[in-house]
Amino acid sequence: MPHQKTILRALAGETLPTPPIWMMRQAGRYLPEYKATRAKAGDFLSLCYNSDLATEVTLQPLRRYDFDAAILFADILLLPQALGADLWFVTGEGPRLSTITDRAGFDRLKPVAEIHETLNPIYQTVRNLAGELPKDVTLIGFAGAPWTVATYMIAGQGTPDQGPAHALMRDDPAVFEALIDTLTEGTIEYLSAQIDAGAEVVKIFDSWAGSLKAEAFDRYCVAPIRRIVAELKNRHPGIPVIAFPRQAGDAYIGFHARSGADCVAVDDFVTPEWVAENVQTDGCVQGNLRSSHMVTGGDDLVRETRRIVEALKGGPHIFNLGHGITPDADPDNVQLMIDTVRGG
Ligand code: 1CP
Repeated sequence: MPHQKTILRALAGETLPTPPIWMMRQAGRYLPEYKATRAKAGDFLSLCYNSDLATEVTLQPLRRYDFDAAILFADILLLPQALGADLWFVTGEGPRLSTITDRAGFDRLKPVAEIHETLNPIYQTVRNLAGELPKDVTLIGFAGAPWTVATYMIAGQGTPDQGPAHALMRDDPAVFEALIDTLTEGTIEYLSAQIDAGAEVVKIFDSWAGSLKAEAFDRYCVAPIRRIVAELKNRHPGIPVIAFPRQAGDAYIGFHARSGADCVAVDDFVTPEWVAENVQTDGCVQGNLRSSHMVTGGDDLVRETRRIVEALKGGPHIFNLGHGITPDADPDNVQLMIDTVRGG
């Protein structure tokens, strides 16, 4: 039977008259109701691990906007925490983790089989959502890609150039590769459990893929994602996967075939016309409005939104931003984007 949900139809390769739409970080600090629920939870991590409140914040943007998908509310750094890393968030700055700089640090990680003890509340959130979402809304689960997650585990925080991870790759490749392998295996188990709990699509975020070049891109971005996609499809035949190798540039070309992903999400460093010509020829693409339009709005937002819809109308396309919406965004601009995509 053909899929009824628009996101699943686009992921199956169908060209639709109007692209389905959702938004990275659609549950987040630009929404006052999100901030209120987070305050109730106490802090960000308590919110992630509280299944009832995480369900609530996942649903909040769906009450305001007619999005075609919901994305599980969680974070890519929960997997490192489940593997035994210390994790906390510094208000106004971002995540902090215990660091892995050598073999001893790697050896302190827990076995992959033990991650579910920590991550069970996340699976419960997925089960809640699978039962509560409107029937035309697709439920997306997600994880970070091994490289991006490794950059945080090695440096202990976000870094502008992922320098510490590149240094470990160069100075102790055996430990670096052991970490990538463990994260690849952990990500397979984590996403597989999300699918068992009811996720209909999974997305792999490789936010820092752009700092990997040439052979390193092949080994540490493409290869782990390919292994994850292959094993998920082996365990869950037909499960669609979206891969987001952010800032891959020319390496977006051929990424569908090389990774096995059904959809490649693109950032806003590439133009939609270039994407149509070089990437969408291989399958579904997702993207790529600059998220600053959610702050500035107006005619520029409308013009750029129309441009993206027009450029990508000849093939399967899921409309989205090029990266997550920011806390300073105006919720009214989200509605303007949706109205414009749907014919405004
Ligand atoms: O203060 C707060 O409320 C926390 C802000 C926040 C939110 C809303 C963080 C901290 N994470 C999240 C949720 C989140 N993170 C989701 C939920 C679903 C949705 O999209 O609505 C998702 C998919 C993520 C993924 C994520 N976390 C990524 C990959 C995507 C991307 O944006 O590149 C990354 C790199 C993270 C790490 C992270 N978590 C939070 C922050 C501030 C960061 C970035 C740190 C840095 O700048 O390096």
